[in-house]
Amino acid sequence: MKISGKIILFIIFICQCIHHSPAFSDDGYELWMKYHPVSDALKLKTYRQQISSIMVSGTSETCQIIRDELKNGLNGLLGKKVPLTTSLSRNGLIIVGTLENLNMIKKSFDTKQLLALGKEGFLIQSGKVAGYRCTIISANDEIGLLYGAFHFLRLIQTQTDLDKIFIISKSIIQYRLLNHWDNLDGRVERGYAGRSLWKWNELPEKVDGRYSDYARANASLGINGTVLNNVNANPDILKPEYLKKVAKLAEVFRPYGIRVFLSINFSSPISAKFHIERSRRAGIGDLSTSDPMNPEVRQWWKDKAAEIYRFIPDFGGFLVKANSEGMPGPQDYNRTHADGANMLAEALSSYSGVVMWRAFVYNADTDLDRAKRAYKEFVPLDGQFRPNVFVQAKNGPVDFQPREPVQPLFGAMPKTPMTLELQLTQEYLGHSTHLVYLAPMWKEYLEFDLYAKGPGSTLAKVVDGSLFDYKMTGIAGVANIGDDRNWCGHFFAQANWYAYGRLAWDHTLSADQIANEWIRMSLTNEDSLVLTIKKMMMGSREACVNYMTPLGLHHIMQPDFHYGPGPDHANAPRLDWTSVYYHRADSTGLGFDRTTSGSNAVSQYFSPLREEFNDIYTCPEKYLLWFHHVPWNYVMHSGRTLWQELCYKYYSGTGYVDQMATTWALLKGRIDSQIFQHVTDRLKKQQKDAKIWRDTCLNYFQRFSQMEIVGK
Ligand code: GCW
Repeated sequence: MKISGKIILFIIFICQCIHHSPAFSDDGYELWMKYHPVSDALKLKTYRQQISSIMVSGTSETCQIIRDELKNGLNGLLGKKVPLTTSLSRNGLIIVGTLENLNMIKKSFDTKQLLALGKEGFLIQSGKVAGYRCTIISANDEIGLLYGAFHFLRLIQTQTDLDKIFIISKSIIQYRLLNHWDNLDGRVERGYAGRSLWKWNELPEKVDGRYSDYARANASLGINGTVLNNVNANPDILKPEYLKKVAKLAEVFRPYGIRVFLSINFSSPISAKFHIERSRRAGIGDLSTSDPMNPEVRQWWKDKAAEIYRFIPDFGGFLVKANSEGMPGPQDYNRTHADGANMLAEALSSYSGVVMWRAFVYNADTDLDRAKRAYKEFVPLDGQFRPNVFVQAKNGPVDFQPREPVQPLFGAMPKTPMTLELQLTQEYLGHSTHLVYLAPMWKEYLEFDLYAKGPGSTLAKVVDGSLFDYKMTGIAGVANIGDDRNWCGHFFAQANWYAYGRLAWDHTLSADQIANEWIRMSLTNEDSLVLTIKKMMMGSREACVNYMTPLGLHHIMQPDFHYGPGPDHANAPRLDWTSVYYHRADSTGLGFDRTTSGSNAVSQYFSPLREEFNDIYTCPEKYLLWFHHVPWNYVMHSGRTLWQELCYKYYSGTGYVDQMATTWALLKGRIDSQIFQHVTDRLKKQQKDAKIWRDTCLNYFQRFSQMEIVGK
């Protein structure tokens, strides 16, 4: 029996539809690049008319990746074969190429704007070429084309109208990085999605197929760099045997526009003789010191940089955690952070490498209040760093807590480009067990007005360089990725990887918009379901704040593990590793007094913020216990007392999780069954654990308030 091509295609289409049906299993591996057939029949019909074939000019590996992506993507989405072609002979051609390669479009398209897009930006435009209807995806470089191709697919995945399309998109931030806290032995510090993706023992001979899938996923978002190893760095990463492995990864990532960076241990130049047992001071060299002013040390780093660039010509640079949590650093030799950073920057400068020097430092001698320490150490150094040094700070002044005010250092380093470090892995937000969509939190930080140069001095403007006219700009996200089949442990944690990448590319996108895209690309395009799921996601972070640390509470988690509550935690090697140091509960009230009569951390903010935070009546209640020690009977805006409000917040947090579980249960049979079950199981655990947080904290604080728990 002879079966015609059309029938075969129809069968393929039906199979794809069946595969898409909720009864079938999705293990999450494909992330947001599932390319299931467009579910809206009318839109599908229109897309099929609008798209007939693909033409990608260029022969590089990147161009081949673009061809494969568009072909697979469009075949899947349209449920028909969309062939590659090299000639313009019919309507519906998708033309992809840089201006140089696309002479034929120069006349027909408005390409002026393209030049203004710079590196990595792209343009998508529909129109006519030689009388045929076409869509062009163009850019000034091939990585821009790749980003444009992914964006074009995203438009169809989210069922956007392609008629008369004109999109120009440009990266606002130059370095858009993931930071992996992956150890060389395969463990991931604060990782909750399995072991490290990097199989160091297999590299460079064996190249796991997952490396290119990882690069592809990042490229689909515009992430253009990755720091492969933990900031608590093992110096071995700089040994030639490891550099060969790193070079192999760099080779896989390069066609996707991703550069590799490494975290380094500041004492790397010292010899094993000088290791201090059970400390993080260790090296691979033959020197007795790592003093940044020592000429031999400086030469050691120059030689090392030269060696690295022989292996990896486009190596991005170093990320450094120094004099923090036991990591060695320049202060061990009475030198400053600037001395240390500048030595490394000098070694990298002839290769266009950068140093990202972390400001996560909290030396107890600097100030009694941990929240003030980074600012006090770094502000005096502004202007002393070499031009290829970034200072990298976490969003908040303490750590990655569910809620903090912004790290005030961001407004106070006008002469030093700063990278913002966000944390995707949910160290303090329920690991990969809790459903917490982080984009609303990141937007809260990005939109935080620091008033550094009057109103409108948002953190976003510091990070994108526009406020202080930084010559280089960067953002970093501590990855939530491991070798779990679904990459992130929790299916919904994929949304945080997605959202981070999208915001790094364009911080003006809203959390709502990003959730909308992600749901449509990863789960369903049915409008009512999209709305329901989006609503769950959008409130999930506030709920987490409420059931863990409402009203400005912070750092009251169980020690080490950082998952459950530990408000009574009082014994640790350092005071600032306990919980009682932060919440300061006593019979008079609750909270850390950081006003002018307390630690005076408020003075690190610009006016009018410092006055606003300083006054208990004007301090936003979400930060109240961060800045004030508040009497239990203090009357809040709601009319409730502090104690009642605390109870109310804890109960509303757990109530929200119960609500998420109820809502999710209604989706049974309407979304993929495996994802449904996976999320159902985790929500059950989240319901239980949120209540443990609530009850442990309220019972503990009740010892001080001596008041009845209300809201039960
Ligand atoms: O919050 C702490 C984490 C450490 C981490 C450190 C840091 C990599 O608990 O695990 O170490 O922050 O950011 O350096």
